[in-house]
Amino acid sequence: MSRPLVILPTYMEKDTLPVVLTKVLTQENADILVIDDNSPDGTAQIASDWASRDPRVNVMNRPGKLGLGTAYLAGFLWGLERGYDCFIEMDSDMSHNPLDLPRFLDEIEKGADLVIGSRYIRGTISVVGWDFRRLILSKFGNLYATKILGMGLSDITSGYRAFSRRALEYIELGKIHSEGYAFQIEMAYHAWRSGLTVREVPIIFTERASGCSKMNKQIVREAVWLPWRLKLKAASNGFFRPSKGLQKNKKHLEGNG
Ligand SMILES: Nc1nc2c(ncn2[C@@H]2O[C@H](COP(=O)(O)OP(=O)(O)OP(=O)(O)O)[C@@H](O)[C@H]2O)c(=O)[nH]1
Ligand SMILES: [Mg+2]
Repeated sequence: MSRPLVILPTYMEKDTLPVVLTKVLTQENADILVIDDNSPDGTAQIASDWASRDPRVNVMNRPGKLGLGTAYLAGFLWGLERGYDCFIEMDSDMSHNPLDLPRFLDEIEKGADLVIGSRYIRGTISVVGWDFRRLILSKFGNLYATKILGMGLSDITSGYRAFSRRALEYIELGKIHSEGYAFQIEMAYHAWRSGLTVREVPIIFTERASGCSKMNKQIVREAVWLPWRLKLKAASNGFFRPSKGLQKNKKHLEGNG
């Protein structure tokens, strides 16, 4: 039986956070880490009140809006230090359905290292509430990144996913510097390139009903350049040679195993 940690990054999610917390807590025997970036709407206070009533809820307060990528990296390190063995990324705006959690955990228990909740599995489109422009941006962005990187995934930008502990020990977290969609692409790429098992499970993504999106042009621009940056880096390292980091991490794992 795994020990999962659900990581919930929050920035201005006072309306939806209580709903997400309630649903996650009734779902699985998972602990929760809320990472709030000093949201002006008082989200952190809501999280702290929950944490004081329920030991399964934990809160990390950061001084200002530092980005989604660094929030997840901080959450991974927090959980690794405390012995969790499964790490779930989930938005706090109810776009990701907590009822799907058991399917992610199942795949991790069966040996997957990264499980991605896909909105586009087997050619379908499982998105509720997006306009045509947003849908095209997401679908095209996915095709663009996976084709450049040569990865057979249907939804590389999805932010609903689970990592095994092994995955986070293999991937050199200190070298991940991207945010937003680029962060999701980069993490999936490193997992795949390290030879870890990457699987997809179908999900239905529902557009947020309250609060506002933190997506902006900078996030899109970063995701446009990232696949080329990763390709260039891989070419200069020699694509088929495992990175020094992988060898180093392997040694570390063997030493512990
Ligand atoms: N801690 C922290 N959380 C963030 C930051 N940016 C976004 N988030 C959270 O990350 C999750 C995803 O962000 P969203 O704004 O929903 O991004 P999105 O899902 O791509 O956009 P929408 O579909 O329009 O909602 C939400 O729970 C946000 O509150 C940040 O800088 N810091
Ligand atoms: Mg969202």
